[in-house]
Amino acid sequence: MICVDGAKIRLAEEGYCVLEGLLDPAEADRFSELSRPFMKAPEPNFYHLGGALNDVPQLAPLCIHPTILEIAEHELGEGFILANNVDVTLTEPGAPPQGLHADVPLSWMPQPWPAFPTALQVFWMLTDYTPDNGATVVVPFSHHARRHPTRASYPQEVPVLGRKGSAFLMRPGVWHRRGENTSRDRHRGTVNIFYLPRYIHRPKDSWPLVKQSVYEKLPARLREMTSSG
Ligand SMILES: O=C(O)CCC(=O)C(=O)O
Repeated sequence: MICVDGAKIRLAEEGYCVLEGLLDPAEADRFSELSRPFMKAPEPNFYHLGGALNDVPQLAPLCIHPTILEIAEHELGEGFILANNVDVTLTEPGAPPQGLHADVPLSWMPQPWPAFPTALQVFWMLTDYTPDNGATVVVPFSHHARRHPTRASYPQEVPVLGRKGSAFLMRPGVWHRRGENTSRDRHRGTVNIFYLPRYIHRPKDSWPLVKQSVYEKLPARLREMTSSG
């Protein structure tokens, strides 16, 4: 188990880290059950719910988990925002892999990209992440290249493994992809929370806003960092 200071060092050096045991596995199961009825399949065997706070406001505590907020402030500075208003994904057996990529806002920028962190990705594991259930595949240290990947895969790429209830954190410049689910009967569930620093503009058409009626009932700390409309 790595500590918060260890997580900060790994993010800077390797570009990602896993913090175990942040969420009770029973809560992880509850979040899966609450989200499932609202999820749609944009691709075969892959289910998604965007702007999930609207349908599952019970996810709010994940957005303001103290450990994550401490690391986000270290990475992004004060006043960072919650950009995506929470994505929930479910990767079922047979789900195809994604292409290797880096994330916004870097992928919106000319290269070479800045060396300092311009976003924080957090993937809460609602199930175990295993080598065959669609766990994210990363190329460790690739954020130091400060550019897009030039190949479809790299020999040093590895799946990010962890137990249900862990949180996987990643800098946006790390080359990564959703893995292929080659298992017979195991899905992978994720709550993805994406933070941006206050100086990066959040395009209005990129992620759903939180409905005013939901926004009013969110915890005060979350209202400070999210966008409603
Ligand atoms: O779900 C994952 O493991 C990664 C998702 C991702 O990188 C994306 O949707 O762009």
